[in-house]
This record gives sequence, structure tokens and C-alpha cells, in this order.
Amino acid sequence: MTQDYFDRFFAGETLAASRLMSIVEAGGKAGEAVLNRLFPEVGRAYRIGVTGFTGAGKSTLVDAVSRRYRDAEKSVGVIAEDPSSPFTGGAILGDRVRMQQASDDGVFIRSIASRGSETGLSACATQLADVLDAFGRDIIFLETIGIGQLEYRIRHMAHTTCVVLTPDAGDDVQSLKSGLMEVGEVFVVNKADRENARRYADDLRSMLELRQNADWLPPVVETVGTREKGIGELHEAIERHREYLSQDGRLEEKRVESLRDRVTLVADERLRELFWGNDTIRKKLDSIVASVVAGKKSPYEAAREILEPLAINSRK
Ligand SMILES: Nc1nc2c(ncn2[C@@H]2O[C@H](COP(=O)(O)OP(=O)(O)OP(=O)(O)O)[C@@H](O)[C@H]2O)c(=O)[nH]1
Ligand SMILES: [Mg+2]
Repeated sequence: MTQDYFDRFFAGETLAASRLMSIVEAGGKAGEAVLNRLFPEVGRAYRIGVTGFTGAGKSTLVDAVSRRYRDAEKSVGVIAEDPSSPFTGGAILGDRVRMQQASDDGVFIRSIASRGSETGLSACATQLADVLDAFGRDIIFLETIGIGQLEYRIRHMAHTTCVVLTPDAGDDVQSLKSGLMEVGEVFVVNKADRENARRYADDLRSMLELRQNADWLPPVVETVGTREKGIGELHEAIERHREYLSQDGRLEEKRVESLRDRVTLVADERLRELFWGNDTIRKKLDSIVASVVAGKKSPYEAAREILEPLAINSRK
């Protein structure tokens, strides 16, 4: 990667940004080099996480809210997780958003395909958001799908996390996973044109009040994404949370937590690679597995034994 490329990137050339994002997405040493180079410039953008079940209306809402930010002359970037799911046919919905705003240079949209694991997907989304951040985008939306170990995955990805629900996403709010409740800083009941939406939103409010343990009570905003109803309220709710974070050192606290998370995650990945990529360890694994197969050791004893070189397998 030549200096010229970075110059073009910092001069605001969209093509250079796309190119750097592709390198980062491909990973490896080259991707890391780009991230290292950009890191000093990362940290100015405000990141808004939008999560929820497939089809809840996340892209529709991102599209609508980002227009509010554009009206306020903020530049916008969108990173959307796009699990190549056989049910949704992959990038179709992302394309819909792209079509609506394709002519607007102030919005940069990028979908990422599955990266093998859910954690890999989040890591990649965060890295691409870093590129857009260094590129100078004011607002970055991170659209994530609400599946699996969601709370762990997205915990520190954004400054404000919006959880998008719909009145038909399960008959009552009691059935919502507690993890989903914990990550939400703003709740959206989208498809409020459907029956039961009001009751669903009220139930959600009561539940959030009961659960409240910090000084931020997550607001519940009712929206009809397709008709732009409630979008102003959603935009305001996000901005109120941003205001809340800006007080009492909360933003800095979030930054530290998120960077700690990232260092841990990267180190974790490296540790696995180093460990399982080691010839001695792999040979040892073969012989230990053989003794498990022969019934001489349990898998638990075997696992402890193989971790002995790290001296971290003592019982707590
Ligand atoms: N009736 C109704 N339909 C809506 C509303 N908002 C979005 N939709 C529709 O719901 C469908 C899914 O919307 P998307 O915005 O693509 O949902 P998504 O959450 O981004 O979906 P994935 O990215 O696949 O997880 C689309 O057909 C939208 O037109 C709403 O408020 N009411
Ligand atoms: Mg979507």
C-alpha cells in the first residue's frame, strides 16, 4: 500500500476508501497494516448500533434516520452485516438502501459477508467502521443481526445501541432474551402500523422500568419505517443518549471498555493461532487423542494436559 493511496484516502477520495476497506476486509498482515496506519485518525465519528431480528426494519430505519443526519449536514457511513443467509438471499435488502441513496455522496454504505464466525463478523464490522471513521464520516451506523451471542458480540461496538423490535416478534415482551434487553440503549418498536404495537411498546416500557439499574432509562420509540413515522423521535432519542454519554466521563469510559475488548479479542485470536499452529502441540494432540480413544484418559484430562505448556489449566 503506497503513501499515495493514503493521501488520496485522506483527501476524501471514495474510491481509495473502498479499496482500503477491501484490504481490511481481506484481513491478514496487509489489513492490519492499514488499520495500524489509520488508528491515530480513528475516534471522531459517533457510532450508532442498530440491531434486531431479520426483517425487523433495521435497514429501513437506518435509511430514514441517516437522512435526518444528512439534513443536518453530517456525513454518514453505514456498515451492514449481511450474513449470506439462504432465507433472505443475502445482499438484497442492503441493495434496497443503496438504491435509495446511491446519488448522495454523503452516505457511504458497505455490506460485509459472513466472516466464518459471528465474532469475526463483528470484528470486521468494527474495523470497517474504523476506516470510515478515519475517512471523516461524522455518523456511522452499524447494522447487526440479532442472533446468537449478540450481547457479547456487540457490547462495545457502538456509542448508542438501538434494538429494533416488532409487535409480531414474539407475542409478549417477556419472551425477549435478557441479553437483548441489556444491550439496548434505545428501543424501537417498528411496524407500529401493525396491531398490538401500542400494547407491545407499553409492556416493553414497564419491563425496562423494572429492570432499570443505571441512570439511563432506555426510551421506547414507536416507528413505521416505511412511512417515516416516528423517525424524528428516534433521531432525538439517539441524540439524547449521546448527550447523556457526553457527561460525567461516560464517553471516555466507553472508549476504554471498547478498546480493552478489542485488544482482548485480537490477542485471543492470536493465542489460538499460535497455539494450534505449533507443531509440537499438534503432535501432542494426536497422541493425547489416541489415549482418549483408547479409554485411558477423559477428554477433560486430555484438554488439561495439552494446555500444560501455558500453565493456565489449574482449577480455579
Ligand atoms: N408494515 C411495515 N413494514 C415495514 C416497516 N418497516 C420496514 N418494513 C418492511 O419490512 C421488510 C424488512 O425491512 P428491512 O428494513 O429490510 O429489515 P432489516 O431488519 O434490515 O432486515 P435484515 O437486514 O434482513 O435483517 C421490508 O419489506 C420493509 O419494507 C414498517 O414500519 N411497517
Ligand atoms: Mg437490513
